[in-house]
Amino acid sequence: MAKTLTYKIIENHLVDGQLEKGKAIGVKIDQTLTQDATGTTAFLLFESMGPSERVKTELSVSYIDHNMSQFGPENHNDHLYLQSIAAKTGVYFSRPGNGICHQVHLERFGKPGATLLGSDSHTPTGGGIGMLAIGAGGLDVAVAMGGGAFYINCPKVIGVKLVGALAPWVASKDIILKLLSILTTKGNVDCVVEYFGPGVATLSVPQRATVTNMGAELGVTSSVFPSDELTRKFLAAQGREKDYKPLAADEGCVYDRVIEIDLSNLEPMAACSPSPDNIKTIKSLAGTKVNQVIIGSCTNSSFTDLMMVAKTLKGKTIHPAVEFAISPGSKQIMNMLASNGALADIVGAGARILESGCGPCIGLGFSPADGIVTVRTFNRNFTGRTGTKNDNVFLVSPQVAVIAALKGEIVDPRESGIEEPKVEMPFEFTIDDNMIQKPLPAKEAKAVKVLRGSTIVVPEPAVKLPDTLQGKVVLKCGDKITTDHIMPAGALLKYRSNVPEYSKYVFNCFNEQGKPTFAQRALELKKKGIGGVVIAAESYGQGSSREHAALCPMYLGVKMIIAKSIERIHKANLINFAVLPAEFENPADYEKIGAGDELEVKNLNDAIKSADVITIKDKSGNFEFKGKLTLSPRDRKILLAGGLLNFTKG
Ligand code: MIC
Ligand code: SF4
Repeated sequence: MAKTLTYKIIENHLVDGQLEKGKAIGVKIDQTLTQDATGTTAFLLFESMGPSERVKTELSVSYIDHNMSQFGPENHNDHLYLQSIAAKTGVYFSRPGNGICHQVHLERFGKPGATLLGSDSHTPTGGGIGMLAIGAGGLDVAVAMGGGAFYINCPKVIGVKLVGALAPWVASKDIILKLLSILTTKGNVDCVVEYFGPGVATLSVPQRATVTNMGAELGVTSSVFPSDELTRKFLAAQGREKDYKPLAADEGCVYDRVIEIDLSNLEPMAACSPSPDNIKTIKSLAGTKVNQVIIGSCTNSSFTDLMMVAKTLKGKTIHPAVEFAISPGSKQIMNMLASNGALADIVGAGARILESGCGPCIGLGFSPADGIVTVRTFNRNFTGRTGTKNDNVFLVSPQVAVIAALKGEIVDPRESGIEEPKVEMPFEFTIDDNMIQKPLPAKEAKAVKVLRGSTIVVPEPAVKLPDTLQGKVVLKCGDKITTDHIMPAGALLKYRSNVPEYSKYVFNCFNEQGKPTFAQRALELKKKGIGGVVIAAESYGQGSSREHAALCPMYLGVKMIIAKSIERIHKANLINFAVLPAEFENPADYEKIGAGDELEVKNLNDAIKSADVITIKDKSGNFEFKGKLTLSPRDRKILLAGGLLNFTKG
């Protein structure tokens, strides 16, 4: 039978279960990646899993790219811990300054046809070279590093047929923005997006990687492109032609849904605040005054992106009202721009140059002034993610961004009077892995002393759920609560390795001055033996993979989330930390429950063992309602064991 590329890769890695849509399957993981903001917890949990000190994957890489601001000792303590534990456990270590994990992984490590699990939601960037690359919580990645399978629901495959070719000034970012306008960020759980059709051959690997990267915003499990002649050329230019293999779906394979996008008909677009699926055409936004433009992030900071920017800026000066910054995705890119003179053109035009890392994308610096428009080439614009409340963020291609920087307003680049410069993929990239520390041989690794700074606190283990859950609604929130709402990053990122401290900021955006915070209210209940409950509407937990959005509420005594729907990675993280994810059987019940209501669930353990619904009593409103448990048999076992760590230890 003709197969999709997704199913071919899964079949090659299937270690548990059958290829039956919707059923849980275990997939062997070839490679893992972690980044510092999720990596410390991942490695601390990896250490607490048992005596095996070496990773069992083909390749694992630990990157430092998120938390590099180093105000106070916390970040550097994390870096030193990660560097030493990498040496000890047999993991490659990409030092701060070497670049953003997804960009560097694509350049130096990714392999067509391999599986990659990363503790970062944008791990599907690897789909740009035909990997099945999936984002997950740190604990899942720790299990994979220990040789364990990764469990997903056997996915539906959405085929996106690309025809035609992009017109001048239209970018691959516009492909994913178009798809977000069709599929939105909701309702795509347990799907993989697979690209095919004649348009694929017109897109370079970096262009494909932009599409698979921002595919994360669809809430899908992954996104994947075929591996073809352009993939071979890219890998050869990275000195890695041996890693190439051609891969494509079989002729005549059947997708669960097919969406056709004619690249020739696309036009420049933007995702407007507050969500990556709030898509408008640039034409309709033309004339909007802009005060800040930033080009970077794992979505759009490739060599070709920045060469286009440099050539457009050459000999010009940015608009006086605009603050303009760029951050190249990797040291390789920074080096190449520096040595071919492009960096001089960018600096000459007035850009501020940021180091190769996440920076403003995760709210570290460059928070915009009140009330201004900031134009960014990033992938997320959830309210407040920039560090400014009520920010107004437009997510666009580098093409639209550079023109906005020159004009001081949003202008359709096709009507800017400027010609899009031609940029060729380099025949050879500059290869120098001097900022990647190779794993030490096992014998030498034994002597490595793991450095544990005082700000690194081993997370408290999860505990089993009680059989009768006496709970209270600590918070009732609405649709599309992202993990950035639950567990803010930015300046607070430095507490990632200290759960008790970081937990103080859970749901900080809902805290009101002079009133007890979410953390205080939840801890008060915990002391009384009452479980915290959060009520939410659609797409709860969308966005990042940060398991702190489950781990910190768990630490505060939250036992159950009841939502209209819960997103994949976050749901898995809740289960991993023994917080029960339930979904309203009747969404109308959401309206009936109030903040502060007392809830009760009896015989919870029996229900977790086998039931598909639980009965929840609202004692305050004196009514009952049903919560759906959509759990695989393995999820049930993990919950009963008191979380993935206890389950893995057996
Ligand atoms: C993000 O883009 O939101 C992050 C920061 O990269 C997160 C990971 C994290 O919170 O550490 C992600 O995408 O998973
Ligand atoms: Fe870093 Fe932003 Fe990419 Fe997340 S989305 S990995 S914060 S650059």
